[in-house]
Amino acid sequence: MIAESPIDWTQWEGEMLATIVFIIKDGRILLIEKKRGLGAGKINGPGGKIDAGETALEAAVRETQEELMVTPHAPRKLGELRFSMSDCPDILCHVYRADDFSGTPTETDEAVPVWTALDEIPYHRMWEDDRHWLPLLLNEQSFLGRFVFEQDRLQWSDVTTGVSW
Ligand code: 6U4
Repeated sequence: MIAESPIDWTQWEGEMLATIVFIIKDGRILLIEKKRGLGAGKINGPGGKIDAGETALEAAVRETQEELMVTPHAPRKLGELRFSMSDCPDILCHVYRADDFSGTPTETDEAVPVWTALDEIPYHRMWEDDRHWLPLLLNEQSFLGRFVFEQDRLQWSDVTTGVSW
């Protein structure tokens, strides 16, 4: 990783707006193995693009329903992620945590549900940035993460905590 940011963040704008949701209950976190789209094959939380006319919170709930057939209860925003990527549009991603849900996690065309013990999160199968901020979310801390990727490889990162959203 390089020390100095290769991009000027004051000029950065999210071209694609997205969400990720983590449901954490009874000492486990509900992850997905993503079957298609950006990050196919990787483990992540359910989520995806915010549609026109939709709030980030609405998109977070809808994407979780579409991908896993469950509805997160009272998701709260803990983080924001800003990605500068060499091979796709810049992504602004809102990160939510929920402590309960209704429905049964079910495999869909988009994702396989993966319940995981909190001390067994498979960071080696996730995006490289996740290890920099997911522990904060587990710890109920708010955060802003900024990341520069060159293809799949993380080049630069910065995470600040104690942000109010
Ligand atoms: P739609 O069309 O919205 O159903 P979908 O495949 O759900 O498409 P996608 O792949 O376009 O969504 O959205 C990207 C998803 O990947 C979002 O949930 C954000 C997430 N994502 C992208 N880069 C990430 C990264 N570096 N680290 C991470 N999640 C990332 O943890």
